[in-house]
Amino acid sequence: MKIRAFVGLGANLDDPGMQVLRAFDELARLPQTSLLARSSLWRSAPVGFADQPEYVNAVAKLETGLGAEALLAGLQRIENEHGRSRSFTNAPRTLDLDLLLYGDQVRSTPELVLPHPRMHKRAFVLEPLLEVEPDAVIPGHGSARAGLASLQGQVRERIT
Ligand code: PH2
Ligand code: MG
Ligand code: MG
Repeated sequence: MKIRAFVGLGANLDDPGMQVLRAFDELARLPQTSLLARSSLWRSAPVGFADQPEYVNAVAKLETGLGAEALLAGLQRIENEHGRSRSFTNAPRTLDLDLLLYGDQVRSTPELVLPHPRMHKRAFVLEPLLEVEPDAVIPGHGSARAGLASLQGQVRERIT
């Protein structure tokens, strides 16, 4: 059975726009997976740890036969291939791939929390998500469109 999944892409080191564009192609090549849509690229101010470069963010809409764990492992492999190092929470990164939604699954294990626990508070996730899924619903938090309306203070700009 194929599941719809949404992946948040983020980068703020080593030509972030190129990192994100390459990652779209790599997501399309994951086994049993098709890339149904890619959002625009968005430039956004860092949220959390502020003293770091601006981010480029985007969202990919996938259809996949992979289970959630296998998909997550694929995302982590792609991050590693982009030279991702893990120094501290919210540190700058060459590529971050976050599994945002996997069908309508809700779960909380040490390896994986679904939906992504901070996505509903982040305009840099919701805005591109709405481009590829205008009626997106975040289980436990309601419509992405309503969520975005409450986040208008977060600075971001479409770049492609
Ligand atoms: N990712 C973070 C922390 N802060 N800020 C922006 N603008 N974009 C991100 O992707 C981002 C962030 C941790 O994953
Ligand atoms: Mg992240
Ligand atoms: Mg991440």
